[in-house]
Amino acid sequence: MEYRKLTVQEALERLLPPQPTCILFHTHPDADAIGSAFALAAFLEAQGSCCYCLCADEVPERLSFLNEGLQQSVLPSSLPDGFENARFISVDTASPSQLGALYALYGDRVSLMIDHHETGTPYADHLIVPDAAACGEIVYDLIAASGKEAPGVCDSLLYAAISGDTGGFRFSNVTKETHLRAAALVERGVDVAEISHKLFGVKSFPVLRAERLGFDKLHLYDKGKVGISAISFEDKQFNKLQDEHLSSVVDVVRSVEGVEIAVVIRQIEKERAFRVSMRANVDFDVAAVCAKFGGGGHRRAAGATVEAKDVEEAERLVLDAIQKS
Ligand SMILES: [Mn+2]
Repeated sequence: MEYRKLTVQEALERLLPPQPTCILFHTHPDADAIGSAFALAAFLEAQGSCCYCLCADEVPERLSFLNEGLQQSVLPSSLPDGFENARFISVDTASPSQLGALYALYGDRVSLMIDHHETGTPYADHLIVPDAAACGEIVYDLIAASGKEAPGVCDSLLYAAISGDTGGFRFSNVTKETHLRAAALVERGVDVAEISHKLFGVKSFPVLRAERLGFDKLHLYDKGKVGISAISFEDKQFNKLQDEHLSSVVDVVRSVEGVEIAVVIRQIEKERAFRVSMRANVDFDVAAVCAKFGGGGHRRAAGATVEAKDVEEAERLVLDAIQKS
């Protein structure tokens, strides 16, 4: 199936006519996915569309301030009546697999993908802008290009989206435009300190336990340039950790002096599937490494799912793929 690449104007033509609208975003949702979805929803509601945001996974506790007061649950089971003939839009979701259970339910009904991932498998006509550091930047541009007023809640949601995907404006994806969009949002009254504190200043006990575990499991290879922390299902259980607690472990690995490529591997369930997160501190294409396992992402931040019999084998497979790149 060939899908069309749309311009901002064409995307707006599909977005603006009032119609019940479901906005889908990826599993293990982050601030960019949630912020982009709810900002787009608030904007389209102001234009006369009734909107509902959906994800195969619930919003994690630490990000629940984003959808608080807007929508209680994002699980498909919470979808109210009235969306039978809805328009389906996805944000921040590069491939069908990232939609998780939503793909079987609604995948063939998506009429527009709004995304910023360089590598992925389009499943609908799309507005993909790889230069955007966050999907929130694209939603920002769509709103701006529409010439229509956006409700105030959009500003904080988009700021959180952009701040989230740039690590608080620290990552290599940040451009002058990223700052200009953020500056315009700040000018409109976004509380930078509050959002930054909620996104980066606070860690729950489970997250801190996860970071300690991740550090304990860290192995360095190739004279310390490659750091891999591999966490088994038993490790997670013993430390009472859910997968959502492990997302910052890769930042612990990449903060180790000398590490150029940081990897976290975690066993998803008590089975052969291992989720891999990869970050490059130097110019190295981790998306290409992840593509070897059917994954993808950005040049310096990517992910994949690897099949292996145990966590040691998963670590060997990933290390091998890095060393052969
Ligand atoms: Mn994103």
